[in-house]
Amino acid sequence: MNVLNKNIDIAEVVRNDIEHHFHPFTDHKAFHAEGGPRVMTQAEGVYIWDGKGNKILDAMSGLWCVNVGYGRKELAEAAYRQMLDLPYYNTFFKTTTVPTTELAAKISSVMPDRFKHIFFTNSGSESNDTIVRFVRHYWKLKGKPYRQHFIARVRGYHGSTMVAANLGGFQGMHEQVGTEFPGFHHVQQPHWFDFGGDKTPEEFGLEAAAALENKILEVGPDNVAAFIGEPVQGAGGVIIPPSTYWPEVERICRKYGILIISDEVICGFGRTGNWWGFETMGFSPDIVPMAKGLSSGYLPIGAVAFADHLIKDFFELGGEFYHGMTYAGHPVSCAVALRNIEIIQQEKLVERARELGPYFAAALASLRDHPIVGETRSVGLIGAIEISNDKAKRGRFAKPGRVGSMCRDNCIRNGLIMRACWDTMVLSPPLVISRQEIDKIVQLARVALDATYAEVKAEVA
Ligand code: PXG
Repeated sequence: MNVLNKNIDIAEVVRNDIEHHFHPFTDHKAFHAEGGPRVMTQAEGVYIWDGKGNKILDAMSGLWCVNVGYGRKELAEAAYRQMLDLPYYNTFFKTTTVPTTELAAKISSVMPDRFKHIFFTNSGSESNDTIVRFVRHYWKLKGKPYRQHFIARVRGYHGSTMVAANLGGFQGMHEQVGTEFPGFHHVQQPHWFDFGGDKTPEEFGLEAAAALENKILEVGPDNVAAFIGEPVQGAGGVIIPPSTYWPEVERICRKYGILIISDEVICGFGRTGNWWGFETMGFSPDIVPMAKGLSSGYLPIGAVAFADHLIKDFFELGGEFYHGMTYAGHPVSCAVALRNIEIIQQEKLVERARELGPYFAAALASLRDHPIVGETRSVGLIGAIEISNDKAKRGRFAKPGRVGSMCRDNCIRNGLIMRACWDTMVLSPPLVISRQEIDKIVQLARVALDATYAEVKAEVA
């Protein structure tokens, strides 16, 4: 693949970007000081190319989403055909479209039997907003209007709209939201590396779950509407809970009649080696938000699956649900998502993620001998490398995120995209990745870790 054939004036793109494009999640002062964006122009399989012709192995699937890999003609064709047939129609006021309905049935078919009803949105954030709207209304309909509080985890990520940012546990986001909305609470995340101390991971998993019960008792069990968590926290640093955690969380929520929301925006569609992260982690949610892997990022779409017991009450109790977005169930996004799920099924990508899981884990573990690697962990094809200044004590470098950013920059310079969540390097490669490409990730990661070590050697214990 040769980007130079495309006749793109990259300098012009950079100029325009600096002058006209206001970027999300960006420190704008630093961005301009560093000379603007890297322009991505093409992609194929697990590789992307930038405007300078650099070939980069994308170990992050874009932003945790391109599960079927780049360059899928089938998805482009599905969009093209649907645009000619019916580019848009809404799903309000008792109408639907063919791909919207087919996709709802398809999603339901890859979920446990109790999930038969799917509500469509355009993103993970909108999915979580929808859930807060639904759940609060649901409890009112059920005659329990006091059940309005949500409990989530510190550094859980649930999106960036006002409600989703409140639901998430990112302090920086809370500060910028201004006044925090009432009714959102955050508890300890099950992150053994940073908080486990001398406990075994299993003991610590129970302790982290107990933090939820304490919070429930503090808020008042009857006031709590739902608990939300990602089966494996993604943007928080690929936090894979100890095996004791989720079963105990489930037991506690059931004890107090609290709904369980499994945020599958990252974990869904095969990432952890099963269709859903809750299957891998062993619990049974009532509500499941999804996005990203639903269309492998080829078009924006999100969805929420609701368990039958909620839907039954909701339908029987009646009244209009005053909620929906113009593009909810967009026929083109749905046609692409449908084809995407068919690809996942035809190519057995969920099974592939499961089979490759141990290989990926062993490949990452080969980095544990590195002087600044404190831990590696993974499940299916999502993993993390903890950067540490003191391996024996699971120590951290001063100024959280500083060394992680250095490592990320060294990765990109070397042709690898690996994201830094503070000082945790995270990976979430396309599910189509090969064993050789996994080896390549580790080889490039080691070069980046070496370069980073050379810069911070004096601070290592
Ligand atoms: N839930 C989870 C678990 C997510 O990871 C969302 C909800 C929100 O989805 P939308 O489609 O509204 O972005 C996400 C999104 C990062 C990063 O830096 C991660 C996400 C979004 C932006 C940045 O890792 N995840």
